[in-house]
Amino acid sequence: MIRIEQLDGLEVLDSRGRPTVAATMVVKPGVRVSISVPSGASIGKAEAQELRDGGRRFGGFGCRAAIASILGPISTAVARESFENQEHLDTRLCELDGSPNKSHLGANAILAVSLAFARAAAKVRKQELFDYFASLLPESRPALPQLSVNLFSGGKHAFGQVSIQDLLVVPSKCLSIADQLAVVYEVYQNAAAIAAKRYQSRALTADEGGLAPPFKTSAEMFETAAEAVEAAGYQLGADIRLAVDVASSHFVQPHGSYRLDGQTLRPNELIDCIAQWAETYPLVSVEDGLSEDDWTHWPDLRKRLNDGTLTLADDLTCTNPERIRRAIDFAAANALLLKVNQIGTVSEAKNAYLIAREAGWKISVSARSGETEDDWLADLAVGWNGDFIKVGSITQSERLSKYNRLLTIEHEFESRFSRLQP
Ligand code: 2PG
Ligand code: MG
Repeated sequence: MIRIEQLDGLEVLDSRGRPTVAATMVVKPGVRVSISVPSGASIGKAEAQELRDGGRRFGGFGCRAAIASILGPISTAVARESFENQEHLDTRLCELDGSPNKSHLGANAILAVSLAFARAAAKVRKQELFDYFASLLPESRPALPQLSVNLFSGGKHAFGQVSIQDLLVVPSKCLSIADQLAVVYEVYQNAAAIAAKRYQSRALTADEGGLAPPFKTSAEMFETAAEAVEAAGYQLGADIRLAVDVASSHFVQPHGSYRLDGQTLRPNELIDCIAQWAETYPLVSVEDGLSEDDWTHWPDLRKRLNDGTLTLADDLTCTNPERIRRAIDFAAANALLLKVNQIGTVSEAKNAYLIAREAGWKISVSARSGETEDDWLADLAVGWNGDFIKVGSITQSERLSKYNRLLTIEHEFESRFSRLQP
């Protein structure tokens, strides 16, 4: 049993300068913890709803209403109450909200309280946060994830200079986290140098810290990434693979075709285009290759990519157990992008995770484009044995706090997480 003594909420700023929610929880015996929650830009329609104030203040993005949820109804319901476990608290929070998408109290308010409880419970039990997250699963097998690191950004994260949102590099999983980061650094530096020479573009960064030179097409983005890998002295395929977040929900047209880099493509033509990327480059995963409503064509894409390249669902599934079940039934994907704030509580995210795992899916634990310096995501990825973690690039402290936490876990728990060298 954990008794929540006090709960407080505070509006803080995320990496885009927008407000987000932080919560502080005091639990018996005098343990005090704080946590903050992230927020997306390329938001799926089925995501749990954040509560935003609207109006002029912060362009409508203010979170005072969400803070009022924490200080008002949530505190009234949970402060000076005892909870058996995470599930007990999260169920109480969902009941209290009562809406299907947390629009009443706000998913941002609810998640902050759910996560604060997780951090407090770990502290009470004198556990590392990753061990606490692991203990929520029926089988606990914490492990360090493989990094998938943003190199180039487009779409909603970079003023749409090309349609696709994210091109990522994925170093070999045989390497330690420290060595994976060193490899990524070299590729990043070479990519920045190529961008400077070819596009006279300074290494200005997009929302997730990635580079965003003025590529004319997505194909050019792929070619330049491959060139940067080679210029860094690595072999594409053997040493480093690529991954892409097409984020196509953001360039689908009302009639179901796609507007990619100025061209209109029917779904089958977009699948052809993606399949060609996967034939040309060693692609670990294609995320949101089709839009969140295009249930008809997702199975075609999955078939076309085969098992060599994962069909990774983000906006399609929104970490939502029902949508994940549907995607499993449709054979629409074989990997889940897990974002806790898409569903709104730790326990519901755990259910989403378990359903996907049961179907044999791979899991990529993901940050959002609007992040804070909080590092709980690294613990979640380790605790839940994520196959991948997606945090953004290797610049900007809200990204680095997660990488640095992974480095710390690797260092402090070396004997538990040692990796076989190639
Ligand atoms: C995504 C995420 C993270 P956002 O689409 O996968 O890259 O973006 O947080 O803006 O939804
Ligand atoms: Mg995505």
